[in-house]
Amino acid sequence: MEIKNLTKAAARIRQAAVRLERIILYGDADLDGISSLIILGEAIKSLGGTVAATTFPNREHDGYGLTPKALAELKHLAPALLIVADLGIGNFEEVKEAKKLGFEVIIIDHHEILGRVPVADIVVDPKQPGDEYPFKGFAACGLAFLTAKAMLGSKLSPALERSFLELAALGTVADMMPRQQDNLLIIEQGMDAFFESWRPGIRAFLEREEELVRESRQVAMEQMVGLLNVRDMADGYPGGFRLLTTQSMDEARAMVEDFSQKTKIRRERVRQLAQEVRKRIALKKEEPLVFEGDESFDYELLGSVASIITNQEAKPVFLFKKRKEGSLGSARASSGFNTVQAMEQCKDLLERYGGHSPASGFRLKNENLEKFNACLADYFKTHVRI
Ligand SMILES: [Mn+2]
Repeated sequence: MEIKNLTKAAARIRQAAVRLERIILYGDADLDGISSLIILGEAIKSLGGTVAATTFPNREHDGYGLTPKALAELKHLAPALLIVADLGIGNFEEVKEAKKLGFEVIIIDHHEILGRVPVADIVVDPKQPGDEYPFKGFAACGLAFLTAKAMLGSKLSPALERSFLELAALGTVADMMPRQQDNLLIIEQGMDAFFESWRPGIRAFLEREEELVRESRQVAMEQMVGLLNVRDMADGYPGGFRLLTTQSMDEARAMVEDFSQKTKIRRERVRQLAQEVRKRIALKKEEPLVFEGDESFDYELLGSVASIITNQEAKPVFLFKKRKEGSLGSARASSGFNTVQAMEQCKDLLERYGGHSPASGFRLKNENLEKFNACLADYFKTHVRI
């Protein structure tokens, strides 16, 4: 039993690498997407290939997924093999457009299938129809790891495998994927690799947190995940990507220091926004969900705040930033609630939506906010947690 199209994707990427074809990597700017692109990029390089561009969309400015803006910026590189990771499965139009521009598209994603699969050349997503592989809980970087393994075959040295595993573990933990079956192996082996890492970014962190590492490896690793998820785009590269790929120990030490400060500040802002949301919902105890948004809400904090609120309230939580051009939101729910299925019922009110049942995102016109809230309330009144 194998993950549908994984061997096919690996063979095609391998061929492109060996033949020195132009390859573009495009992925989500969170740690799962970052880890996926580093694994794929390093696998391509170790086969002698080159990566023409590694690109991350800026979620707040460009939106989530493969965006028209990104395609406009990348089109001068066509024809090329465009590999998109940790996103893409909901980008029906954009994938069509990419093909028209001359890109061959491979999607490596783990998000829910939204009715159909985009017309990419190869799609790897364990949730797609016809995928018989029993385990569905991979993060995208887990799939990237398996793809890299299949690409390299016997050329995968134990050292390289460990350096992929540490990245796969970080992304899998960051995405809060189930610690079961295949993921358990990735996380356990990846954690061992992590504490032996050669990457200056990881070594700089371990050096700074020596005491914590002695106390609890688990906590240390989770702290690193928080640090690598810092929202800090520079020259189009997220902070986590820069820290995990720097070759300089000095640079790594400076980044660890900088990101630690930024993470601390962010944590405080998350706490404040969570408090604000709690104040707003205090009189709405009867509602089957939390649905709150404002112009003042910082979009970058919404996912973290929604996670906190859903744990406290045991309700699905939808938070959004209201902007002139429409609202942009994040949804989180603890087990038993499926935010993606709920949005599917209300999709006529949405411009875009997607994600997993526990964590997802959406975009809609402001005039539809009230209707969307009512539609979700209807859904969650009948689809309660068992
Ligand atoms: Mn992901």
